[in-house]
Amino acid sequence: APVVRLEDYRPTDFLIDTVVLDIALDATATRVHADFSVRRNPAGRADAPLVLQGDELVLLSVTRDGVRLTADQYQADPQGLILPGPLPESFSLTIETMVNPSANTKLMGLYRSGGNYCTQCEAEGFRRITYFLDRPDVLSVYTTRLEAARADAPLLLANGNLVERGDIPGTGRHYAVWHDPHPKPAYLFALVGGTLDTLAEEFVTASGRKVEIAVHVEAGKRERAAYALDALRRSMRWDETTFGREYDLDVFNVVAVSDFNMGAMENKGLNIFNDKYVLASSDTATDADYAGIETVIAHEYFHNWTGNRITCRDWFQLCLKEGLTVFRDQEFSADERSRPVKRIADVRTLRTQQFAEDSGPLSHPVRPRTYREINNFYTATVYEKGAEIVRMLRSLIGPAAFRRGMDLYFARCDGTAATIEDFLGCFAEASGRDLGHFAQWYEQAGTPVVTASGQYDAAAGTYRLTLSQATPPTPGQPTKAPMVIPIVLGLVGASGDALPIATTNEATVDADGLFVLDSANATITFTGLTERPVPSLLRGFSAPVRLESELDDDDLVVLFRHDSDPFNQWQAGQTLATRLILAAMRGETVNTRFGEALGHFLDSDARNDPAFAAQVLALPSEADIARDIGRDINPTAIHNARLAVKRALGAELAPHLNALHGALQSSEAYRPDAANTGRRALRNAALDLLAAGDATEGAARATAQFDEADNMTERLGALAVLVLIPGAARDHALATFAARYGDNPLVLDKWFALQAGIPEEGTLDRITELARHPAFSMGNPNRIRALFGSFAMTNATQFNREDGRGYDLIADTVLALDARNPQVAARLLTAFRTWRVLEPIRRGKAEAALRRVAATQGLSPDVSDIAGRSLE
Ligand code: HT7
Ligand code: ZN
Repeated sequence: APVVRLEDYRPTDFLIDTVVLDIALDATATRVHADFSVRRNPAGRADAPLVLQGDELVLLSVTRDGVRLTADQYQADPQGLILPGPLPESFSLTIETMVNPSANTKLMGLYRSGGNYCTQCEAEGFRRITYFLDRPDVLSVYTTRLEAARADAPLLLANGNLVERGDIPGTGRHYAVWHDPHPKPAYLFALVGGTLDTLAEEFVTASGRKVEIAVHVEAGKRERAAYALDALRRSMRWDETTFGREYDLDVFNVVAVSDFNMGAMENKGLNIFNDKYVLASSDTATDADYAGIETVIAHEYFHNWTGNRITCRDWFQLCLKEGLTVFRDQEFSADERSRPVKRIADVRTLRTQQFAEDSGPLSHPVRPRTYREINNFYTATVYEKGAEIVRMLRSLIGPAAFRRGMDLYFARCDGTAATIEDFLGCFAEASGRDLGHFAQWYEQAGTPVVTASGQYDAAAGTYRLTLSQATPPTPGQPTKAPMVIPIVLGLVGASGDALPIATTNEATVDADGLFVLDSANATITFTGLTERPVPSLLRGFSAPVRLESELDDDDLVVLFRHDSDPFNQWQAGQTLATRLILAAMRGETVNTRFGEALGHFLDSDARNDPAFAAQVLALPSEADIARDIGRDINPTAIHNARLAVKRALGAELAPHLNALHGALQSSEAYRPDAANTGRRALRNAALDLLAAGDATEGAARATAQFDEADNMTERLGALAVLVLIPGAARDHALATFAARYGDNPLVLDKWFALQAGIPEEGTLDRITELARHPAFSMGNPNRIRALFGSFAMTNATQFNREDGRGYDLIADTVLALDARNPQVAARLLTAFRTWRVLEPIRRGKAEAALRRVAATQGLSPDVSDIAGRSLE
């Protein structure tokens, strides 16, 4: 595939103002009749031909201004249609195409899922339905008429409002006409046809507009749609109160399908979801699933303003909608649940996904400058780091100016296809600040490392804090400039008091403790101190950087026990635990006093905020430790050291953990609210740690919890502990679980995932066996992610086996999947993204597997792009 460059952007030569579609749904031969009103774009080239994109299309006819064109009047193949001209300033164009939804295994364009019809058009799927100017800066008003056999598809949905429906007498067929008055790019087009159960209610917007909000699920699953509908209602209200954004159509439809490449899609007025992010009941979904549903429902809904009303000029601006919308969904969940716990969870994701991506060959700027395959840029960098940039912007200019900037953005850019410059311009204007330097965050890849060192002068009562920053080189960016890094800080006394902040230059640290590091080095001199302070830096994780500070273990214990910033309190615990694990890797035993501090914490604060305590109890992951070490990684050595520390802590804290595990049991009916979710999270975390300390006692408690649980969170929490303890109890629990949920693929995914994550030699054979299980299918992305994705992304010791068989398994799976579903295959291949930091033997094996993939003939652009960049 050719390289697409941001610098080559130019407007289209034509615009398409209206699109009228008449689509006769058929499982293997769907006819698409498309009427376009086309005009020359004043910003385009005069006399240019009309070049439309297609993808695997069968063309039936082309008609211009009512006259059917003969084959010599256009050039067409499955991938494009050109009208050479001369062409008038404006004209009507009618194109008839034929598509086969049943043969569409890529799940892009129009396809079948669970016997229903659905579409996925982002990023370039509309061109698989009809020839079009398939790019986000071409905005059109769509009218869609759908027709189908009533028995085949009783429900017919498209974007916008329903304007007409009826039977076609004597045919057994019916139709529905939908009109969307809001101009939109083709990637937001959607239709659904099929047999679906509906759960609906009325939502009245702040200004009194009545909206029907509905969730449609596969037949028989309606009662599992209630939480999604509730989350939708709460999201709509939150966007009104927090950002003044109201919904703008008469209906808002959400449809859940079981075959879906990603999480969900924000099509205008007709969101289509992976059913994993819709279906939930206490018996089938964990608290984490409920939280995921809430977040994804909110995310797609929030796109209505950040993505749909204001869309992207080109795909390089993807973070304009994705980073901003992730920020908005994070804020929503923080408001609905616990803000600190949400922040910790988000930072965990950022570090495991984005920091890993940014430290390897797939590193790219939040706004990339080139791509070969845009589907490969729906990344943690664009999404999560993109959200961090918006968060930093708010910290820098303050919440009031931030809100003014958002208001200005909505007012000024509504109805347009915008750029990052348009977005930042609104905040510069609203705050009166120059954001030119800050904009570097969109351009420069890599994770900045901030180094802090301090000097206390008791006689002078001063503390000199020196901060410096450096960003390691990334592909195509060998040298880096200093960034604008907001560092929120505080000073803590030995007994835990917050010390007053006064500096020699009062402007440097503001009342909220914000210091802006915008050069390579800076020094802050704090004055008026009567004791040596412990600096608490990067509070709330105020910037997506790696912080290296020279705090000793005692300082960290002070922060762990007393920091008023919950994020840094948690971080201090993580750092202490990391030190224990690193010492274990060196064969040393050290006493960081972490066990003692944790015991104290479990007896005091933990019960006040169980959700937070659960985060504290979860040791740094193997990936966290690997990131800390940075090179010559031996995942088995990390696993063993971490396990040794976990065992020791589990044994040391056994009395506390046993007491907690018992006390946190509840006989009340299941509710997925924040308080009960926190309680169950802590109970599961306590069980996990105590089972590490005492496998016999742990297995007994886990078995009892597994048998007694009346909800999936505790059942799965117990099973997750049991799968780590080989023996009859594990085999029995796995069999019981499979028997109970044999007819529920989404629940069986949890069973696949847990087994794929077992850090044992035998897991490879177990996976081969599970791939033959009747519930497994290479045609369903959720199954692939559950079995192979979990193995590659979470089972560090077995994926990175020294014999290379883990790499081969994933390489073989990628190759087997590529022709069927390149998008999912390419994503699976990103499991190799940190291969260069492995120790030499594993590095060699990983490279060989990657080279084998890269050398395969006939690769999709998706897989070839990831393989190629991974090896660069
Ligand atoms: N905007 C969507 C991203 C997306 C997608 C979704 C489903 C299948 C394929 C897709 N390609 C891109 C989802 C979102 O970020 O909200
Ligand atoms: Zn999104």
